[in-house]
Amino acid sequence: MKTALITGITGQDGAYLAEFLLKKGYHVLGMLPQRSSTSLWRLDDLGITEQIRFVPGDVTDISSMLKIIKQYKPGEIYNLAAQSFVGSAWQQPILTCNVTGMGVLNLLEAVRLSQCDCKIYQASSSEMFGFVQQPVQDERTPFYPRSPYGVAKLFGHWMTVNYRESYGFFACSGILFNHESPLRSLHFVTRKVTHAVARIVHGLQSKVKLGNLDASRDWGFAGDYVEAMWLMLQQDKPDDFVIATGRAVSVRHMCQTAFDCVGLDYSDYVETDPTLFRPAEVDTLLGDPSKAKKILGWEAKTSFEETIRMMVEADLKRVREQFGPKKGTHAP
Ligand code: NDP
Ligand code: GDR
Repeated sequence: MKTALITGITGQDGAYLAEFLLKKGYHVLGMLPQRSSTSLWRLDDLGITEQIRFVPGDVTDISSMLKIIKQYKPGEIYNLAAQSFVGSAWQQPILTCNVTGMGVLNLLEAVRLSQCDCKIYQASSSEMFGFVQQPVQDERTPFYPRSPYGVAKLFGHWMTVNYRESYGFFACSGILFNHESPLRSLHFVTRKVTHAVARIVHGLQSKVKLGNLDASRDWGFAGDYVEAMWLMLQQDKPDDFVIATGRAVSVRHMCQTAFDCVGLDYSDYVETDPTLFRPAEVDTLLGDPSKAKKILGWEAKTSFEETIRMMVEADLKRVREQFGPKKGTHAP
């Protein structure tokens, strides 16, 4: 039986990837930072918590990773751990760089020092393109990060490439564009909006305040993207891949799509709040996933509209269950 170690298992992608690997028959090890606040709600939601072996560790603590790798000798390691909210990266730039940047180097060094013969997936990001140098970004597009998060991811990306080229590591960097799902954290704009739609329908809030509505992103579905991570590690040689849908949509259009799902006009509910604008914005990101299609045979299956609808429906259900008529409050 193959063993895979996932860092960041409690996050959106960690949950979908764990589910995917379990279905493939893997023994899944989930690295769990020992904090009082750790929540397994996503894994519980997918009904897979009991099938995962949790091991204590933190990407900022190389000794914990060395211990895990030596003890379990995983064949594949998926490094998803990060402080992944771009908006927080200006408030906590050092923490962001320690976790999202140095965390990658800690993992690579733990693998090198333990002489573990394993394949590594590094969760890189389209945020590395930042102030885009080409209208459509692919694996050859020059990077220009625009946030401490983007800079930290770029450090992790180049370390991954360097360990591959210096030590012959089977290490891949997946340059993933935004991907969303009902398991997305409320920090991110899609889920903030779909959650607000559900609460507005149930009379629990009247408006949603957002920052820049003119930014656009290439939004896919997380459940599709975890397959691409796995496919990268099943190839004969390690490489880097852009994973995207090839279509960009503005935040404004995303709001319209989400409110349309419940027959409401977004412009009656969405307000802009200058405090939610970022010190430096990434205006538009649009990926070209042709290399992934050609070499991995991967392409996005779920449309943007399907993803948003899925999220709105999941949030409506959650709000109904939490505040529905049984509890005597706010029937729709
Ligand atoms: P999430 O923010 O949902 O998950 C991040 C995970 O990292 C959580 O499990 C978190 O644990 C964990 N974590 C945070 N700090 C540490 C630490 N010091 N040691 C170990 N684990 C830690 O992110 P996603 O699932 O959305 O993304 C997965 C990865 O892919 C991230 O690296 C992200 O930067 C990257 N990425 C994501 C994209 C997206 O659109 N989703 C696009 C491109 C890249 P806890 O919850 O306990 O804090
Ligand atoms: P992003 O995702 O920064 O692209 O990073 P996010 O959903 O946070 O922002 C997308 C765009 O929406 C604009 N925006 C707002 N964003 C948030 N969060 N909240 C708001 O109220 C709001 N109003 C407007 C933002 O300015 C931005 O332009 C995500 C993360 O998953 C990263 O970890 C990942 O690397 C990248 O995607 C690819």
